[in-house]
Amino acid sequence: MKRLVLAGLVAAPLLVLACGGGSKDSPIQTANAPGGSKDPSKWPANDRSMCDWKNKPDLEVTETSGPGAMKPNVRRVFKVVGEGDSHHNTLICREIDTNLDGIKDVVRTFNLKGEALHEEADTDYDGKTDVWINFVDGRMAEEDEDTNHDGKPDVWKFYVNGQLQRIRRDRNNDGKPDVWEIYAKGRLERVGTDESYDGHVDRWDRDEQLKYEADQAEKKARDELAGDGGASPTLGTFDAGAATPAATTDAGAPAKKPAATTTKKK
Ligand SMILES: [Ca+2]
Ligand SMILES: [Ca+2]
Ligand SMILES: [Ca+2]
Repeated sequence: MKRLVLAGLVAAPLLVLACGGGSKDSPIQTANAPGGSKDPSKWPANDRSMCDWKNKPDLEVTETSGPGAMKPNVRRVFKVVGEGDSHHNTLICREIDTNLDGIKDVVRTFNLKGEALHEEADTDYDGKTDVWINFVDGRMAEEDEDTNHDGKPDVWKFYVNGQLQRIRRDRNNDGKPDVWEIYAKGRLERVGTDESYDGHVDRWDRDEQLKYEADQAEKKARDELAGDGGASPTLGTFDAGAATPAATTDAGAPAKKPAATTTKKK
C-alpha cells in the first residue's frame, strides 16, 4: 500500500526514490536541504511543515515512517467531518520528507471529497519550492516549474483531462513566457517563439515530425514499463510531464534548423 501512496506523488521525488533502489547515478539523492541531515538522529526539530495544522486542535495529525525511513517522515492531517454514523476523518493534507533529511519537501492538499487540490515540492532539495501543481476535479491541470533556481516558475504546463495541451517557457528569465508549445493528443504540434522578447510570437515551427515520433515511441515504451499503471490516472499524467525535459532543450533550438514550415507573424 505504501508504494501506491508514493505513486501518487510528483514525479521528481518518485524518481529520486527509484534511484535510491541502487541505480547508477544518484547525485541528487545525497542533496540535503539547508539545515537537514542524512543522519536521522540529527534531524532538525523544525521539519518545515508545509501543511497548515499547527494550533488547530480540530485537526488530527499522524506521523508515519515511509519506506526506508528510520523516523517518521510522512505527516497526514485529517479533518473530522460529519456526525453520528457519518462521523469520520478525511485527509486534507499530506507532506513527505522524500530524501530523508528531516525536512519536508513535498506537500499535497485534498478537498473533502478526497480529490487532490494543490501540490508543492522542492525536488532538488535546496530548501526552495520548485514545482507547483494545481488539480481540477482531482486531475492535474497545471504544473509550474522553476528550472533556474530563482524561486519563480519559468515553465508552465497545462493539462486538460490529464493530457498535456500547452507548455509556456521563459527563456530569458523575465518572468514572462517566450516559447509556446502546443500539443495535440500528447504530441507537440507546433512551437511559437518570441525571438525579441516583446511578448509576441515571431515564428511558429511545425516541423520535427521525426523527433515527435521518437518521443511517442519512448513514451509508449515507458508506459509499457510502468506495467499495470492502474495505480492512478495521475501516474500517466506524470509520465507526460516527464517527457518534457527532452523537449525543453529542443524547444530552444529549432531556430537553428530550417523548419519544414515556417510562418512569419506580425
Ligand atoms: Ca527532505
Ligand atoms: Ca528547490
Ligand atoms: Ca521571457
